[in-house]
Amino acid sequence: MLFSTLAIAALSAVASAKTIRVDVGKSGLSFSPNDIKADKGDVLEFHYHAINHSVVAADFAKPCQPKASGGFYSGFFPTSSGENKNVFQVTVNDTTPIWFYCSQTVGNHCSAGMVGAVNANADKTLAMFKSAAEKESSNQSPSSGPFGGRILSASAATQSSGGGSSSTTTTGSPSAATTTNAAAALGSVGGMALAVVGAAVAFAV
Ligand SMILES: *[C@@H]1O[C@H](CO)[C@@H](O)[C@H](O)[C@H]1NC(C)=O
Ligand SMILES: *[C@@H]1O[C@H](CO)[C@@H](O)[C@H](O)[C@H]1NC(C)=O
Ligand SMILES: [Cu+2]
Repeated sequence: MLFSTLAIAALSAVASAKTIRVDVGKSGLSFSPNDIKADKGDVLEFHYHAINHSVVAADFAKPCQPKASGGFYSGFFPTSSGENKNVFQVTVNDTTPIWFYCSQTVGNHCSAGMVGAVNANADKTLAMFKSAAEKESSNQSPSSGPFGGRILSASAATQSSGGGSSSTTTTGSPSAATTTNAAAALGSVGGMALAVVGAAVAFAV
Protein backbone atom coordinates (compact mmCIF):
# COMPACT_ATOMS: atom_id res chain seq x y z
CA MET A 1 0.00 0.00 0.00
CA LEU A 2 2.78 2.38 0.94
CA PHE A 3 4.62 1.43 -2.20
CA SER A 4 1.65 2.01 -4.47
CA THR A 5 1.05 5.40 -2.80
CA LEU A 6 4.66 6.29 -3.49
CA ALA A 7 4.31 5.14 -7.07
CA ILE A 8 1.26 7.33 -7.58
CA ALA A 9 3.06 10.29 -5.97
CA ALA A 10 6.04 9.75 -8.28
CA LEU A 11 3.82 9.56 -11.33
CA SER A 12 1.80 12.66 -10.49
CA ALA A 13 4.97 14.67 -9.79
CA VAL A 14 6.23 13.76 -13.22
CA ALA A 15 2.92 14.38 -14.93
CA SER A 16 2.57 17.89 -13.46
CA ALA A 17 5.45 19.41 -15.49
CA LYS A 18 3.65 21.75 -17.85
CA THR A 19 4.01 24.54 -20.34
CA ILE A 20 2.27 27.78 -19.43
CA ARG A 21 1.32 29.96 -22.34
CA VAL A 22 1.57 33.71 -21.72
CA ASP A 23 0.25 36.07 -24.37
CA VAL A 24 2.26 39.29 -24.63
CA GLY A 25 0.38 42.36 -25.83
CA LYS A 26 -2.63 40.42 -27.08
CA SER A 27 -5.13 42.55 -25.18
CA GLY A 28 -3.56 45.98 -24.78
CA LEU A 29 -0.39 46.51 -22.75
CA SER A 30 -0.63 43.32 -20.73
CA PHE A 31 0.60 39.82 -20.14
CA SER A 32 -2.15 37.23 -20.08
CA PRO A 33 -2.18 35.52 -17.65
CA ASN A 34 -0.13 37.89 -15.48
CA ASP A 35 -0.42 36.34 -11.99
CA ILE A 36 0.94 32.89 -12.69
CA LYS A 37 1.35 29.87 -10.42
CA ALA A 38 4.04 27.46 -11.56
CA ASP A 39 5.86 24.43 -10.24
CA LYS A 40 9.54 23.68 -10.50
CA GLY A 41 10.24 22.36 -13.99
CA ASP A 42 7.34 24.14 -15.67
CA VAL A 43 8.08 26.19 -18.76
CA LEU A 44 6.79 29.72 -19.36
CA GLU A 45 6.10 30.18 -23.05
CA PHE A 46 5.70 33.80 -24.18
CA HIS A 47 3.71 34.43 -27.37
CA TYR A 48 4.21 37.95 -28.80
CA HIS A 49 1.55 40.03 -30.48
CA ALA A 50 1.69 43.36 -32.35
CA ILE A 51 3.39 45.69 -32.14
CA ASN A 52 6.77 45.39 -30.41
CA HIS A 53 7.20 43.91 -26.95
CA SER A 54 9.83 42.18 -24.81
CA VAL A 55 9.96 40.25 -21.54
CA VAL A 56 12.59 41.06 -18.91
CA ALA A 57 13.02 39.61 -15.42
CA ALA A 58 13.16 42.22 -12.65
CA ASP A 59 13.78 42.34 -8.92
CA PHE A 60 10.64 43.00 -6.89
CA ALA A 61 12.02 46.29 -5.60
CA LYS A 62 12.88 47.65 -9.08
CA PRO A 63 9.97 46.83 -11.37
CA CYS A 64 11.21 48.35 -14.66
CA GLN A 65 14.92 47.49 -14.41
CA PRO A 66 16.65 44.23 -15.35
CA LYS A 67 17.29 41.89 -12.45
CA ALA A 68 20.65 42.68 -10.84
CA SER A 69 21.87 39.13 -11.38
CA GLY A 70 20.57 36.23 -13.42
CA GLY A 71 17.08 36.53 -14.80
CA PHE A 72 16.09 36.47 -18.45
CA TYR A 73 15.50 38.75 -21.43
CA SER A 74 13.72 37.79 -24.63
CA GLY A 75 14.84 40.73 -26.75
CA PHE A 76 12.20 42.60 -28.79
CA PHE A 77 9.70 40.77 -30.98
CA PRO A 78 8.51 43.34 -33.53
CA THR A 79 5.22 42.03 -34.95
CA SER A 80 3.29 43.93 -37.61
CA SER A 81 0.01 42.15 -36.98
CA GLY A 82 -1.30 39.06 -35.25
CA GLU A 83 1.17 36.82 -33.47
CA ASN A 84 4.92 36.65 -33.95
CA LYS A 85 6.23 33.50 -35.62
CA ASN A 86 8.58 32.88 -32.68
CA VAL A 87 8.06 32.31 -28.96
CA PHE A 88 10.37 32.64 -25.95
CA GLN A 89 10.56 29.84 -23.38
CA VAL A 90 11.89 30.14 -19.83
CA THR A 91 12.17 27.23 -17.41
CA VAL A 92 10.95 27.73 -13.84
CA ASN A 93 13.78 26.34 -11.67
CA ASP A 94 12.19 26.78 -8.26
CA THR A 95 9.10 28.30 -6.67
CA THR A 96 10.62 31.59 -5.51
CA PRO A 97 8.69 34.50 -7.02
CA ILE A 98 9.64 35.70 -10.51
CA TRP A 99 8.83 39.28 -11.55
CA PHE A 100 8.87 40.48 -15.13
CA TYR A 101 7.97 43.42 -17.36
CA CYS A 102 7.99 44.67 -20.94
CA SER A 103 10.91 47.01 -21.60
CA GLN A 104 9.38 48.92 -24.53
CA THR A 105 10.17 52.60 -23.91
CA VAL A 106 7.89 53.92 -26.66
CA GLY A 107 4.80 54.37 -24.53
CA ASN A 108 6.69 53.08 -21.46
CA HIS A 109 4.89 49.76 -21.30
CA CYS A 110 6.23 48.87 -17.83
CA SER A 111 4.77 51.91 -16.13
CA ALA A 112 1.60 51.42 -18.14
CA GLY A 113 1.21 48.24 -16.14
CA MET A 114 2.70 45.69 -18.53
CA VAL A 115 4.15 43.50 -15.78
CA GLY A 116 3.66 40.00 -14.46
CA ALA A 117 4.58 37.60 -11.68
CA VAL A 118 5.11 33.91 -11.12
CA ASN A 119 4.41 32.59 -7.63
CA ALA A 120 3.71 35.96 -6.04
CA ASN A 121 2.68 35.58 -2.39
CA ALA A 122 0.87 37.42 0.37
CA ASP A 123 3.94 39.52 1.24
CA LYS A 124 4.85 40.37 -2.33
CA THR A 125 1.81 40.57 -4.57
CA LEU A 126 1.46 41.38 -8.24
CA ALA A 127 -0.67 44.38 -7.23
CA MET A 128 2.25 45.78 -5.20
CA PHE A 129 4.70 45.20 -8.02
CA LYS A 130 2.35 46.75 -10.56
CA SER A 131 1.69 49.81 -8.45
CA ALA A 132 5.45 50.33 -7.97
CA ALA A 133 5.92 49.94 -11.74
CA GLU A 134 3.32 52.62 -12.41
CA LYS A 135 5.48 55.10 -10.46
CA GLU A 136 8.63 54.34 -12.49
CA SER A 137 9.65 56.91 -15.07
CA SER A 138 12.54 54.95 -16.56
CA ASN A 139 12.28 51.61 -18.27
CA GLN A 140 15.43 49.74 -19.23
CA SER A 141 16.38 46.76 -21.35
CA PRO A 142 19.46 44.71 -20.54
CA SER A 143 22.48 45.90 -22.56
CA SER A 144 22.66 42.64 -24.45
CA GLY A 145 20.54 39.59 -25.00
CA PRO A 146 18.44 37.59 -25.35
CA PHE A 147 19.47 35.39 -22.41
CA GLY A 148 17.99 33.08 -19.79
CA GLY A 149 15.62 31.28 -22.16
CA ARG A 150 15.29 30.05 -25.69
CA ILE A 151 13.61 31.33 -28.82
CA LEU A 152 11.88 28.81 -31.00
CA SER A 153 9.34 28.93 -33.77
CA ALA A 154 5.73 29.13 -32.66
CA SER A 155 4.90 26.20 -34.92
CA ALA A 156 7.42 24.03 -33.07
CA ALA A 157 6.33 25.34 -29.66
CA THR A 158 4.36 23.34 -27.16
CA GLN A 159 1.36 25.65 -27.22
CA SER A 160 0.43 25.98 -30.87
CA SER A 161 -0.39 29.43 -32.16
CA GLY A 162 -3.16 28.56 -34.53
CA GLY A 163 -5.66 25.81 -35.05
CA GLY A 164 -4.86 24.04 -31.81
CA SER A 165 -7.34 24.07 -28.98
CA SER A 166 -4.73 25.70 -26.73
CA SER A 167 -4.91 28.96 -28.68
CA THR A 168 -8.43 29.58 -27.45
CA THR A 169 -7.80 28.82 -23.78
CA THR A 170 -5.48 31.66 -22.88
CA THR A 171 -7.71 34.03 -20.96
CA GLY A 172 -8.75 32.92 -17.48
CA SER A 173 -6.70 31.22 -14.84
CA PRO A 174 -3.23 29.81 -15.40
CA SER A 175 -4.63 26.31 -15.34
CA ALA A 176 -6.84 27.11 -18.30
CA ALA A 177 -3.77 28.16 -20.27
CA THR A 178 -1.62 25.19 -19.49
CA THR A 179 -0.91 21.97 -21.23
CA THR A 180 0.39 18.98 -19.36
CA ASN A 181 3.48 17.52 -20.95
CA ALA A 182 2.71 14.19 -19.36
CA ALA A 183 3.69 12.15 -22.36
CA ALA A 184 6.99 13.96 -22.84
CA ALA A 185 7.85 13.93 -19.16
CA LEU A 186 6.95 10.29 -18.79
CA GLY A 187 9.09 9.51 -21.80
CA SER A 188 12.22 10.54 -19.95
CA VAL A 189 11.57 8.70 -16.72
CA GLY A 190 8.96 6.21 -17.86
CA GLY A 191 11.28 3.30 -17.23
CA MET A 192 11.84 4.36 -13.65
CA ALA A 193 8.14 5.03 -13.00
CA LEU A 194 7.16 1.67 -14.46
CA ALA A 195 9.77 -0.03 -12.31
CA VAL A 196 8.26 1.67 -9.24
CA VAL A 197 4.75 0.61 -10.27
CA GLY A 198 6.07 -2.90 -10.83
CA ALA A 199 7.53 -2.93 -7.33
CA ALA A 200 4.25 -1.66 -5.88
CA VAL A 201 2.28 -4.40 -7.61
CA ALA A 202 4.78 -6.99 -6.40
CA PHE A 203 4.34 -5.78 -2.81
CA ALA A 204 0.58 -5.49 -3.07
CA VAL A 205 -0.02 -9.14 -4.02
C1 LIG B 1 11.24 47.54 -31.23
O1 LIG B 1 11.43 48.32 -30.07
C2 LIG B 1 12.78 48.52 -29.72
C3 LIG B 1 12.83 49.27 -28.39
O2 LIG B 1 12.12 50.47 -28.46
C4 LIG B 1 13.49 49.26 -30.83
O3 LIG B 1 14.86 49.38 -30.50
C5 LIG B 1 13.35 48.49 -32.12
O4 LIG B 1 13.92 49.23 -33.18
C6 LIG B 1 11.88 48.23 -32.41
N1 LIG B 1 11.79 47.40 -33.61
C7 LIG B 1 11.04 47.75 -34.67
C8 LIG B 1 11.13 46.88 -35.86
O5 LIG B 1 10.31 48.72 -34.64
C1 LIG C 1 16.50 28.49 -14.97
O1 LIG C 1 17.79 28.01 -15.28
C2 LIG C 1 18.14 28.13 -16.66
C3 LIG C 1 19.49 27.45 -16.84
O2 LIG C 1 20.44 28.07 -16.04
C4 LIG C 1 18.14 29.59 -17.06
O3 LIG C 1 18.43 29.71 -18.42
C5 LIG C 1 16.77 30.18 -16.78
O4 LIG C 1 16.75 31.56 -17.08
C6 LIG C 1 16.40 29.97 -15.32
N1 LIG C 1 15.04 30.42 -15.09
C7 LIG C 1 14.74 31.55 -14.44
C8 LIG C 1 13.29 31.84 -14.25
O5 LIG C 1 15.57 32.33 -14.03
CU1 LIG D 1 5.21 45.93 -24.34
